Amino acid sequence: MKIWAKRLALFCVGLMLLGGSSAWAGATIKLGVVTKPGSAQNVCAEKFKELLEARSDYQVKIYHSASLGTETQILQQIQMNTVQMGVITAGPFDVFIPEVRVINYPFLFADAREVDQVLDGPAGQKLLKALEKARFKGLAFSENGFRHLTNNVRPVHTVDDVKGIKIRVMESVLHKELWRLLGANPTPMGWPIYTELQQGTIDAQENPLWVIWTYKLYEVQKYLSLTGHVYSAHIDVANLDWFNGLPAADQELIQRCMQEAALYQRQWNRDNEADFLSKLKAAGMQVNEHPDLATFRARVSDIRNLDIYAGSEVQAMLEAFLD
Ligand code: EAX
Repeated sequence: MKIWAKRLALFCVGLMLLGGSSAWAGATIKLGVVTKPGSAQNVCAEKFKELLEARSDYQVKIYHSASLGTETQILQQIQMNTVQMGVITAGPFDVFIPEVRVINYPFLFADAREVDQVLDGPAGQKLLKALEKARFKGLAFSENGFRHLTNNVRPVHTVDDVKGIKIRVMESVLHKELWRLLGANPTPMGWPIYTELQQGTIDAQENPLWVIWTYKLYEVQKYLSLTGHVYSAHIDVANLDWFNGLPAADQELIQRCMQEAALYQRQWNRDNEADFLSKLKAAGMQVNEHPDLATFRARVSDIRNLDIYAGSEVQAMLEAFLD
């Protein structure tokens, strides 16, 4: 090494030691969400950006509106560290980490209170830890919300009404299996799906009310049934090695900002649900607010015995969540 290069290297090391986190100061964090501004993921991402930028020199650049591809593709980019962070629906995680199928278990949570108790307790922590196997640092849970069924074929009251319906599901092992079990004809696809619904490639989809409103799915879907069949969390993650390479104080700060953002966003989602429902009714959707959920539950009562929940680690996670 030339003498000036050595000096420069020493100088840089000196700077890092002197300045603590100075090597990272002003660093830009790339954060991916699949949805567009105003969406549940974005509310969390934007709050996180606001909090972190106010409390540090980090800059957060949010990539949204599928500019990085599907949620599966964003997860792959986080694994490669070309994107450092993401606010991603739990569904597509379950291809990478089978334990995540547990959080998407049908009819797992009765209401938001139960959700918070479990996710903010030891079971939630255990799940965040399990993400490390796929090199993700699990920071917090924000939410998409309870998922409901829309379709264009007929009003859905009992599980028999979904028989044979061509439904788009997330790129998720659990979701595909769930809709097969319910008797529908599921096709996994990334988000968004408006064109596919419009062109009739698929007849149905399932998502929380904000999605149906924000993405104008009421224009291409006639019937809505409040099935609430799966609670859809977002898992707010970072690339594990990138995160672990940050100074400890920055790790704590990032974690804290994301947790605050997630709690803020969950409340936002819940505060707006009733409003989304009335807007969807006003837009002309035919809504069944009380479908016969017992028939749906009965059809999936054996799901925990299926292969998708096989394996001791997944079973242990299931116990933690079902307790
Ligand atoms: O928020 O792909 C999906 O159905 C997800 O719910 C997506 O994140 C929309």
